[in-house]
Amino acid sequence: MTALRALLFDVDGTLADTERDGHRIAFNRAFADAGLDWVWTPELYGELLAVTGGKERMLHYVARCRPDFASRPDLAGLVARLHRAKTAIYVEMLDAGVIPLRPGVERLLRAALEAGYRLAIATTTTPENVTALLRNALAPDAESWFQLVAAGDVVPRKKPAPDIYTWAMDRLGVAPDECVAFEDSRHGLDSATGAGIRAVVVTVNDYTRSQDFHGATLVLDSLGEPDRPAGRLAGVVAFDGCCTLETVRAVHAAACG
Ligand code: XBP
Ligand code: MG
Repeated sequence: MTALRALLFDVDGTLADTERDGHRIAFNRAFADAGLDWVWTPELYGELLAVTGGKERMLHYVARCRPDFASRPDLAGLVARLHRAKTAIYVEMLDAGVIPLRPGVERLLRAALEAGYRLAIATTTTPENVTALLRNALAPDAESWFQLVAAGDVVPRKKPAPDIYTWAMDRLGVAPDECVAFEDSRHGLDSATGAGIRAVVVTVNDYTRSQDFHGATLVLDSLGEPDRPAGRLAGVVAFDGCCTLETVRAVHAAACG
C-alpha cells in the first residue's frame, strides 16, 4: 500500500466558516464604500458560491443580476479595485478575530504536524486571506506549519478545476495516492478528485450540506472534538465522532488501498 505523506486542506468552509459572515460581509462593505447599491444577502450569496473566486463571483453577479453594469467598458478594472478593497476589509476582520476555526481543525493539524505529515493548503481564495486566518485563528506562527500555501491566482483555472491540487502536489513532490484532501463543497471535491486524489474527507457546512458528495471517502458535519462529536453523513470508514489521524489513515487506506 502507498504510504500517506501529505494532508491537503481547503480553507473557506473547511478550516473555518468564512463565507456568510466573513467574505460576504467584506464584499458588501467594499460595494458600499464604492457607492454601489450591490447587496449580497445570505441567500443570494449561497447561489453565487456556485462560482469560486471573488473576482469571478462579482463578474458572475453582474452577468446574472446587474445588466446595467455588464456593458461598462471599465468593468474588469472596477472588479479588480473592488476585490482589492474587499481583501483589505476581510483581512481586517480576521485580524479582529471574528472568524474562529471549525471544531477539530486545530486538534487534527497539531496531531498531523507532530506525526511528521506534510501539510499544505489548496484554496481558491487570495493568499493574504489564508495567512491572516492562520495567524489569527490558529497560531501566530501557523503559516510555518504548512509546507505550501497554494492559493488564488497561481493557477488560471479555479476549483472545480483540478489545477490548484495538481500545482500543490507538484511542488510538494507527492503523488495523488499519497494524499488525503479535506474539503467542504462539491466544487472542492471535484477539484481534488480531478487531480487524482481518491481519499477525500468532506466536512459539510450550512451552504454545502445539501450537495451531492458522491465520490468522497468520508462525509462528516465537522471534524469533531471529544466534547463536540461530529456526525458521519456518508462513508464506509469507522468513525466515533472525532476525526483523528487514525481516521485519516483509514480514509487513505480505504481509498488508495
Ligand atoms: C473559496 C472561494 C473564494 C472565497 C473568496 O472557495 O470561492 O472565492 O469565497 O475569496 P474554496 P477571494 O473554499 O473552494 O477554495 O475573494 O479571495 O477570491
Ligand atoms: Mg471550500
